[in-house]
Amino acid sequence: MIQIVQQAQGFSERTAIRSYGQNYSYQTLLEKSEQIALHLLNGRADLNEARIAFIVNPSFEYVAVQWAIWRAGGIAVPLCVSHPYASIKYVIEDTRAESVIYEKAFQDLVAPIAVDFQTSLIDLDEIGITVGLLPDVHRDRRAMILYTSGTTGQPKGVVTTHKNIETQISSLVEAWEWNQDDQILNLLPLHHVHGIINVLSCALWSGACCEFLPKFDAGTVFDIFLGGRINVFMAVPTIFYKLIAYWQELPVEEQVRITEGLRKFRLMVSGSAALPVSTLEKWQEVSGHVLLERYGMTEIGMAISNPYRGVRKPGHIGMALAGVQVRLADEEDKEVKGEAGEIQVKGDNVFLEYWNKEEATKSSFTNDGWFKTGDIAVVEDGYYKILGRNSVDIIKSGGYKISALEIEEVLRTNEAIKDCAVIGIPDAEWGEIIGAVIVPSEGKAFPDNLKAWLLDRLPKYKIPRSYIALDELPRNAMGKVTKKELLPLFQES
Ligand code: MCA
Ligand code: AMP
Repeated sequence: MIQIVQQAQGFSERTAIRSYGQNYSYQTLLEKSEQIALHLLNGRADLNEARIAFIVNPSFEYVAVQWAIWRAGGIAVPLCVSHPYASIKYVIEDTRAESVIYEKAFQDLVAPIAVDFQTSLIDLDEIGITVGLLPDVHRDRRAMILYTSGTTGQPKGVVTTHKNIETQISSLVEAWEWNQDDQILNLLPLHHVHGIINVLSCALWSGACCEFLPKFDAGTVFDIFLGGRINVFMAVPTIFYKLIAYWQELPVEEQVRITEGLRKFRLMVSGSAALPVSTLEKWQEVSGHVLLERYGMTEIGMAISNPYRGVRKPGHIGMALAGVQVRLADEEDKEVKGEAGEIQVKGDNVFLEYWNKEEATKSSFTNDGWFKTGDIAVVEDGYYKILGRNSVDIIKSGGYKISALEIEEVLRTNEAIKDCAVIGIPDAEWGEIIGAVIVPSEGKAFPDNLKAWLLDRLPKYKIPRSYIALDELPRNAMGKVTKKELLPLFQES
């Protein structure tokens, strides 16, 4: 049986989820997920890795659907609740999903799927009681597909097995000493590893409680913290930046009240992007905690972490987690010691494949089976420190990984745009913000309403925030755009 489900049986009456002000026990989660699983099976013995996509806000229902797909032997494909139809359509097409389970709020958004594909739509509210048996799902089977941007234009589906997921969860539970008295606030999107594995699944694996806040809002977060229930918090650096900015505007008595409340927390973690030392230091002033910074990736879960007990080194991501092999390698994939190299990772935490992309899967591993992360690091006093990435085309903004090439491809379909180049501009709040250099088509002005046009084609967090118009793009002798020359243009403007 799927291990996280099996363990839940031992926590039966404990609260698993708190959402929209209501508590749900592990027993209720087991019952609801069984009911949905039997509905999906509809008399079949096993879904046999059929892809089931779902679009449900962070809530008890989201978890029940996720577990139901696993328990019925399917592959869970969570859809982002803020994506436009174009992005959702891409995932449905790529996975060839058998069905999409939707929450009522998304009924209009998903309606065209039934016309465009052979995919059935399942209204979550319409799922009734069915009787039957659930299959025994082996841990080597595929469990989940999460979409991640890379150095190719379109996002790739990262396939993890139950064994991968179990390894990713259990190594964090051990390293960060999760226990059943923990209560974590989850305000992260549930189509990425950070929200799904590090926060939700680690809590449920441990018999702890995961409380959802579907939309980030600094004031609401502090109100919840002052409620006194929550003792573990994990977020991306942008969220810590926003919380600090909010706290700094409060009257001193309020600041003190919050700081006293936060001191009682057991653990606070930052990840998904580099944590600026200034943010770490300011958060220490706000909360009394030295943030534990860790490093991970959709393809590997978490690989490197500062210690739970021991020195957390600002500006560093820590050491390899137990059970995860990490090395630094040069451009020929030879291990290097004492100098900078690419982080490469091996272990049961590492994903199985990119969905339907054999070549891309092959080229992301070395000949001897190490996964190539593309992140460049160095080891200082036993602690890894990230120096950068080996591609200028990957942008990290608000903790989201964004492909410059994907945005460029979309921009080039606008008839008023002849050419373009997209880059990341360093930014204290967002890590990077997206900048686009546009070369307007012959005789055309800079396109009107570009932002609105893009919003129909790309998720909000992939929309460039800063624009510059040029007559032509700077190129090297090979004709390749020299993106490094573009950054100063944004900084000057
Ligand atoms: C939104 N805005 C932005 C950006 N996003 N501006 C610049 N850059 C951006 N990236 C603007 C909006 O246009 C809007 O401005 C205003 O900010 C608020 O927008 P909204 O969408 O409401 O933003 P938010 O709710 O405040 O979102 C910020 C956020 C969110 C909460 C930090 O980005 C977020 O949830 N990030 C986490 C992503 C994540 O979980 N990544 C993990 C993947 P205006 O009002 O002017 O229109 S990485 C991972 O999983 C690996 C394994 C790992 O290591 O963890
Ligand atoms: P994703 O593909 O969305 O899972 O993002 C993974 C990428 O996030 C990694 O390859 C890193 O570039 C970045 N990342 C994650 N954690 C950290 C961190 N603590 N410091 C710097 N970069 C990070």
